[in-house]
Amino acid sequence: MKKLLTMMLLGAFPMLLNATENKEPEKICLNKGWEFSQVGKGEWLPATVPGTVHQDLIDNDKLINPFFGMNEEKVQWVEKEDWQYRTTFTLNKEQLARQAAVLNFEGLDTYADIYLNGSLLERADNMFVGYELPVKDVLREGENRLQVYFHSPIKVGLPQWETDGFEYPADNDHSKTRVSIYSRKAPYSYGWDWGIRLATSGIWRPVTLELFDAARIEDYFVHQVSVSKELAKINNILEVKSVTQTPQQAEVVLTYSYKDGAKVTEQKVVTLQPGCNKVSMPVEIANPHLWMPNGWGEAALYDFEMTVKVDGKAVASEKKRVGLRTIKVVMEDDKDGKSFYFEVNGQPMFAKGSNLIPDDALLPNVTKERYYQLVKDAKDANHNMIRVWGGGIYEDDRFYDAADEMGILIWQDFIFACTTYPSDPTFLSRVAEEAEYNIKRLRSHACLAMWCGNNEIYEGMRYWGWDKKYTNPAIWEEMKNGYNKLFHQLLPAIVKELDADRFYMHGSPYEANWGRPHSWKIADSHNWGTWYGQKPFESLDTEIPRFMSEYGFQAFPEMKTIATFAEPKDYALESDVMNAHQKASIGNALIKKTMALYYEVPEDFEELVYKGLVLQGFGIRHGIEAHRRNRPYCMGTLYWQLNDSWPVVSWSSIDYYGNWKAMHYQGQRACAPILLNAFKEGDDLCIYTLSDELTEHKNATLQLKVMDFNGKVLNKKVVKGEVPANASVVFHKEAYAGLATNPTNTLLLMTLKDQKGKVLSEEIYYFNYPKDQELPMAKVSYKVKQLDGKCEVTLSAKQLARDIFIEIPYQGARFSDNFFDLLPGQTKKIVITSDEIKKGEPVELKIRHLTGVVK
Ligand code: NHV
Repeated sequence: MKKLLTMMLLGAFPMLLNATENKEPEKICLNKGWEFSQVGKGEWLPATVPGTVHQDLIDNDKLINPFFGMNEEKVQWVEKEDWQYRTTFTLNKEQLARQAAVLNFEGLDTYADIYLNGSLLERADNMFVGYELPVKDVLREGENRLQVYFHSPIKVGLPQWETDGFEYPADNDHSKTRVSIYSRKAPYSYGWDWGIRLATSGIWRPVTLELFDAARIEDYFVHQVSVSKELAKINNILEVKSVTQTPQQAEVVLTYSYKDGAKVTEQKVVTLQPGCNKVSMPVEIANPHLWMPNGWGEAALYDFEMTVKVDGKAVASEKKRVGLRTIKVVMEDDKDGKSFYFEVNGQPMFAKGSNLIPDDALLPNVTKERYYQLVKDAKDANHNMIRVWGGGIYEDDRFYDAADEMGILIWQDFIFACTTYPSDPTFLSRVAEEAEYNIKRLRSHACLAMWCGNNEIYEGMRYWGWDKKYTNPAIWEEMKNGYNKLFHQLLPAIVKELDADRFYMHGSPYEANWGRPHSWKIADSHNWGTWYGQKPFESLDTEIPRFMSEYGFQAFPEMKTIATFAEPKDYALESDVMNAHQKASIGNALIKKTMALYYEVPEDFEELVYKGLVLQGFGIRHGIEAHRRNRPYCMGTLYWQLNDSWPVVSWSSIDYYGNWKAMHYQGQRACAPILLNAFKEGDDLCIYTLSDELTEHKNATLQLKVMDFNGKVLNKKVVKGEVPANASVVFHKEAYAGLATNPTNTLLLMTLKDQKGKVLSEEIYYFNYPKDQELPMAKVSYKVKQLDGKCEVTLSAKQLARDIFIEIPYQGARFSDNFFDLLPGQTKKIVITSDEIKKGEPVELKIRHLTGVVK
């Protein structure tokens, strides 16, 4: 008896129990039963977790829809209040008897004190980290009370702002007192030039309670040591926390398989010391299925699982989907300047894609389905890369899972954008914590191509006149030092330690500036000439960087999206409501100015919205083609921006409700794996083949046909040649004057076929811009066939009809094509899919093109 007592005191007793009692871990979802309350008000209302205060207020009819009309200003009070959330959960004796318990908050926005059963567990202060809190000693049998107190992020920032005594150059922070930079909280939530200001609070990612025995896997890293066609060497690295007080033996088992193939199992016995243990399981796979980016083949994924067994029982396990590939960023001095390109599985890849912003002002509303749809939209538009821009967030796991599955490379910024930041020890330690957390969370993903310190801070420091803001030079010096500390020291050091094989760059753009031509030859560039520089789209033909990581042009969302926030009385370019949804000061005027270069500018609002969409598509397509043509000097094109966080006028190619703008279709065409592209150079029309395919096409034929807008063929020719793989070349040159005999009313139709006669690309070249064309008043006729969930529209016209836009009143409907040109005499079937389409209930279609509305 005495002996037993001693053993108990020494803590060995649980070890004895261990031998027989180890069970599978239990994960209890704690997203249920939450209530919330405004501090000081005493009223508790039902809440949704994961969620935000704003959404909970809306759901309880305590807040008007912030997206509607000019409601943004009316909801600003929320950010200045403190809020509490609470829930209870019950545990039984057996659960309580488990050896360890971890309360896991995957995301708290942002200043959150966590209380459990009278104990203050944590004062969270960083939206970008998860909190794993050991709670074994705090849990109770029966009811457990969990409460989270959110301090207003504005109020928390104020003393910092006051004691700093100066204003940071955070122009996107739409407030008189700019406190955003003090917090590790999504910058865009304080406002942006496409963003509503909703400085949220809330439990924004899931909450779980994990009960377990013996050990827990704290991290699982699939380190790809080397990968080739012949052999992949992989190291599976586990961080295992052993919760027994003396060493214990464990068996670590790795199983992996490819699709439905046989499962391979490897195992090893290890001794786990109390506390943290590192366990490595190297494995080699011969002739691996390689993960390929979109357009190059399948994004092949293996299923890996690591299990820790103690006494033959699985006490912990972790799964990963693993894409085996190499990704290298080649940034080297060369004869032209400094290269910047991605090499995937040893082949240079021309990057095509866009910049991502957070998909909602209220983040937890982005469901898994929305993430998958968004990445699929990128994939369907022939993109192979998305840049997660630094003014948003480190995205959810589901986003990177989708990118893994669909072959989309991710350029990941650390979350800093467009302003200097503090660099005091508290701030730096928060950043270090967040870098470690997110690097570990994301580093096993096949899609993750690089880390980038920030968006446009270096550029701002050099060229946006920030230095002149500070009369005290010491402040500016401190900001410059702060940049070095954050982006040249701290972040690269953590990347090197935790993710050594991944490329890191201090910021984007690396060096180039769009107003300084001599700098374009160096690495990546953000060319804002067509927007802030108010230049025509043709400037993109000559302002060629080594890699274009941002450029863009705005358009309104289509009318059905405008109708979600405005009433017909507001349908005017400069109405107060429209202006509340146009955050760029020069926006409307510039849209009209640039439109006048290419199109007749209409008076009618709806027509202007339509033509603005067409204009944006035309302009960005022009840029994508220029960048592709200039390969290999230029090796990438990422336009600004893919998506919206609320219904707004912006540079996006997809609106808040998921509707593709004209630009998304034009981008899809311009990013085609093989694209014919005609470009006038001197007296010649050069017809390029832009190929991102890995195989060449020998004996290809190019047919050229000049026809008038009624379909009469005036000139025809066929030439033969070769389409080289993964290259842009002039396939054929033709004297421009011979083709453009009637530039106002003819077009050139180009068709490229492979040796078997399969069409590789078919494109139209117009000799003039629409405003200088004699476009016919084409009569477009159409037939509709309607089924459940789907509607087929077959269109035809005897004369050319340009930029046909089919509108349907259902948000997020998918079109097999839209914003397309119909050649004279052509018939085209468009398939529209939406759950809201019902057989027998005719949908209201509105069809317009450049010269008319179809009746
Ligand atoms: O304005 C559109 C986008 C932004 O939303 C986003 O921050 O990184 N934009 C513009 C620029 N960068 C970005 C370039 N900014 C400037 C150019 C010239 C003068 C001042 C700012 C994105």
